[in-house]
Amino acid sequence: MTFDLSPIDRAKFVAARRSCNFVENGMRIGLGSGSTAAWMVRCLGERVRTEGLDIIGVPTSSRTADLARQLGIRVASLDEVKWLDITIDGADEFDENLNLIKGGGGASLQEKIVATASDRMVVIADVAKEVKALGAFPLPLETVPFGWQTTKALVEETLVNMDVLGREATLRMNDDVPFVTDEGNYILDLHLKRIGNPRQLSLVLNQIPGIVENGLFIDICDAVVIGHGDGTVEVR
Ligand code: ABF
Repeated sequence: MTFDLSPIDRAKFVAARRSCNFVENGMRIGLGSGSTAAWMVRCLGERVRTEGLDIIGVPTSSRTADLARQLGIRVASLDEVKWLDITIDGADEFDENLNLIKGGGGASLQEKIVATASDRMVVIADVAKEVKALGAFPLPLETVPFGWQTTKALVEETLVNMDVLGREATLRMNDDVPFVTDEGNYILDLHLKRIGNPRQLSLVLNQIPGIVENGLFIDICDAVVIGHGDGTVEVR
């Protein structure tokens, strides 16, 4: 595959291509969502086409499922496969402890379920995703539509009492209607600026009635493959 890519797309592509080295015949693979993961799915599709790579892919979103099928990758549901050898997925932010913020694309609930049901989780990302502290990227909260405004008020009240700098939660919109996830839920985006204790925040948020899951991935990621605009890659 040769492309005249922009530096950011080259960074994503080389990280995605390097992550495919972790994939071997017979593996069950969690296939992530987002543009970096889409490069990974394309690279795996190329290996299926050219070397007959024999894998089963479990997609984390309907868009990933469509792309994988178009490329001839065998697709199954998580319940059919039960457990995965590896999940490869993107992220919106990662810190030095490999804790993540994910969910910018609205699929973090399925992504977290699939990543947790895997022996290994590898994140692929351009270097701009690396942060000293999580939180500059709005933290997605998957929220049941029923009573969401009450849930939002409870979330904001909780944030006031925690070591976060921001307090505002906004309902994610899709043009002029609420964005709806593959599971039929809403998303509240938390504009926190900086999260001092992501582990504690993740636990507290998920105790609030109406919150299904949050986009903090704590102790789930095993390695990150970082792509740079000059085409170099590093694995941590
Ligand atoms: C998915 O893709 C999401 O969890 C994350 O928000 C997003 C990253 O997108 P991209 O790779 O396009 O930056 O993994």
